[in-house]
Amino acid sequence: MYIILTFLIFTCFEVSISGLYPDRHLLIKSYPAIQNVQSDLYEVYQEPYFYDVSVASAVAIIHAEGDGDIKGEIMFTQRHPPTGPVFIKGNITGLPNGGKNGLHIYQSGDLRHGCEKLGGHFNPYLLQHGGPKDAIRHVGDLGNVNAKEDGTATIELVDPLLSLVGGLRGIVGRAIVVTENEDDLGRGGTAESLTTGSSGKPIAAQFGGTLTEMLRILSLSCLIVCALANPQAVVNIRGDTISGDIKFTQLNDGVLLEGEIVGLKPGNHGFHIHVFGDISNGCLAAGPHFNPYAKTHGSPSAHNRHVGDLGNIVAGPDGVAKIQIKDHQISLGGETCIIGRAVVVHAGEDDLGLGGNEESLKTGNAGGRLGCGVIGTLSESSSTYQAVPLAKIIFGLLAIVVFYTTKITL
Ligand SMILES: [Cu+2]
Ligand SMILES: [Zn+2]
Ligand SMILES: [Zn+2]
Repeated sequence: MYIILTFLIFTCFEVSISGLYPDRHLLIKSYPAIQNVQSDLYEVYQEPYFYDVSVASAVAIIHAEGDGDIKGEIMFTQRHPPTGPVFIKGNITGLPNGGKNGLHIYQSGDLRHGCEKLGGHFNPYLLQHGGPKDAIRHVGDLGNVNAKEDGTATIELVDPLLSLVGGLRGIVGRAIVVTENEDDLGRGGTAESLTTGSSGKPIAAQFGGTLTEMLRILSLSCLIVCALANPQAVVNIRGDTISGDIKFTQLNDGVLLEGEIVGLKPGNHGFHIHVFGDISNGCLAAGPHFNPYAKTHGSPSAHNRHVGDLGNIVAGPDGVAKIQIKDHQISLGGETCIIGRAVVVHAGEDDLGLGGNEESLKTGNAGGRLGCGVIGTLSESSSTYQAVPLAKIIFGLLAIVVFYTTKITL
């Protein structure tokens, strides 16, 4: 029944969209890895793609939970996003000697409480836990890392399910987690085995932060998720002297930022979204301000500004800056999506592009980088994706039609 209805709607939209773009086909896919497994989740593509499908990449700088010594860096590369395989390469050190430790992508990127609030394994298709080569598995199931005697492990994987763009299989902004025990890949014969592989507590984690400068997105899946789920995101900012958390909520007319940074010198501090979600090298790896439309630096209220220009935050005499900002340019989906990018807090004041020199139009002369964090997606359960019913598919398709229609008039 659902299949017939889906087919009818599909045909209807295929006809209406192909009227606009006769050479492009609308494809609806269910579970992408294997045939004959039905999930409630659908992905919608129109091929050939309009958006930039050049290589997408992401990085996760792994840190231990608490005061363990685990450290590492994992690189993700997808040559043909959104559906091509993801190459995963990395090194982890400080692992318990000579053992196996589970490696998984979790639902959420909320590191505000260490590894406690990450939800379960990233599982948009609502399937059982498994190994990375199994047909049935969580999208987040990457199996185990094998530590050598000296506690180091090399990771080299090719994964068909992960994606570095889009909302449905997209891992950017979610946490990559090393667990204390070996993952039994769902073969333990217990309920726990089919949920987590009995791999125990997370012992180290970080987000996949994006290294892709411009995602000329149109990640349709992202559009659908935005339209339906009122997305939220979160960043945990750390520096030598400062720390704090900020929550982002997508509203109809912008994004609301709420939070607090402590440990600042009293006064104004430049506050921006930088393009790369890489917090290594004292936040320098985060690159310049997020600027998908190639504009000059400006104030948040200016028309001519970087998308990432959020102006200044103001620390009181106690060194605390309370943040309550509504911004109309950043978003949690689409071309100006900030998930997986970095928030940077600067030592000095941002002159908002009014400094009268060249640097002012690039950085606002805001000075050194006191602290930074990668913006992670905030969803503690799979509920965002649960049982996408037909009504939502229709809604999603409508969103796409609206998008394409707008695209024409632009
Ligand atoms: Cu900045
Ligand atoms: Zn799993
Ligand atoms: Zn800027």
